[in-house]
Amino acid sequence: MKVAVVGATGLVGRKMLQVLEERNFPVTELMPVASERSVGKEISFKGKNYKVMGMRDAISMKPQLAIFSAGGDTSLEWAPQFAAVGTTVVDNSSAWRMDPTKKLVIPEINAHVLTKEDKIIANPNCSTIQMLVALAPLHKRYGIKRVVVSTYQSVTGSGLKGINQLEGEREGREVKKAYAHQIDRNCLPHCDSFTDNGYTKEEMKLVNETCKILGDDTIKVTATAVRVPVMGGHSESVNIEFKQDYDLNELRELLAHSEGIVVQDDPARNLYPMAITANEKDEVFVGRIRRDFSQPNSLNLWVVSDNLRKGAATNAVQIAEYLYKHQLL
Ligand code: A2P
Ligand code: 11C
Repeated sequence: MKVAVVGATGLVGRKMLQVLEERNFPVTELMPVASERSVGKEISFKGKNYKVMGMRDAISMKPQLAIFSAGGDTSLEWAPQFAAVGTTVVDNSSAWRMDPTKKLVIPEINAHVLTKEDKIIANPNCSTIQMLVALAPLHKRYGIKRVVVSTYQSVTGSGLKGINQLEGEREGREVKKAYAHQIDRNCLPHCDSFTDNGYTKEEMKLVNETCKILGDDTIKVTATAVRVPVMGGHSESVNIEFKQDYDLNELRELLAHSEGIVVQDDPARNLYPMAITANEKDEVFVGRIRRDFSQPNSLNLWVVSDNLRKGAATNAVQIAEYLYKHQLL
């Protein structure tokens, strides 16, 4: 299969190439695409070198699949042009996620909504993906009424510039800033830009994407998204109110047997999910599973995952695998 990776020189793009290679996705011809600045640069994939190409050249080669991670504006402009030549686009940006004509997919939850007609498919935001992998089985069983989530997000979520700022500050180098303030030895309640309602775009993604993916507009979500000086994994404190009561042991078993989840929950042995142990893994790690005694039918969870993998590249490649397996490409 001819596969284009758009944004192949970026942090997520490179992770996509790595995941395609690891999972042995049937790529017969790879087309790494980036901005004009990078055209001609070499990218290695499965032991072979490929030259980065521009958008127009890639479109003229009519790949069956294009996985995009090159920012929202790039996607708005170019994804429809790939779709017009018959390419199926899996897009990691926020450009199409809330478009009612586009599907927003986490394969463990709603891959069944995909059809051959879907030519632009949206990959959800990283903090939404890991939260919903944990919440979907609980919603199905107990019905979720309300979620209060606070995130602790890795600088890798801001691409190479986030890593550069943190490393530069640690090494005492002058750096180009990715954030409004110092991130080393700090926490910034500020991921993505602020909107008119006082919340950030990142917080609103958690609110809006949750209802769309779970297919239930009655679920209430409120979020605080925080950037922390961590490299390689987002963590989330998630408080959930269910419509009905639950048995904690049953709920724990349900999580442990759900696809894509690893339960790490043994406080006596100091075992709980952490960014450093989730880094470079594809699963969503869930721990600190405990009843919220402050109100009925409520629960607290700690949810951690590698935001570049399940939060971005792995989820996109899993969508591609589903399309391939069900002959939807
Ligand atoms: P380039 O490296 O040539 O700038 P990150 O999220 O790590 O910042 O990466 C963004 C990715 O999107 C990079 O691969 C970048 O390419 C690519 N990109 C940015 N703008 C465009 C564009 N207009 N056309 C194609 N690729 C783009
Ligand atoms: C972050 N979630 O960690 C962001 C990165 O909407 O795809 C990805 C932004 C997006 O800052």
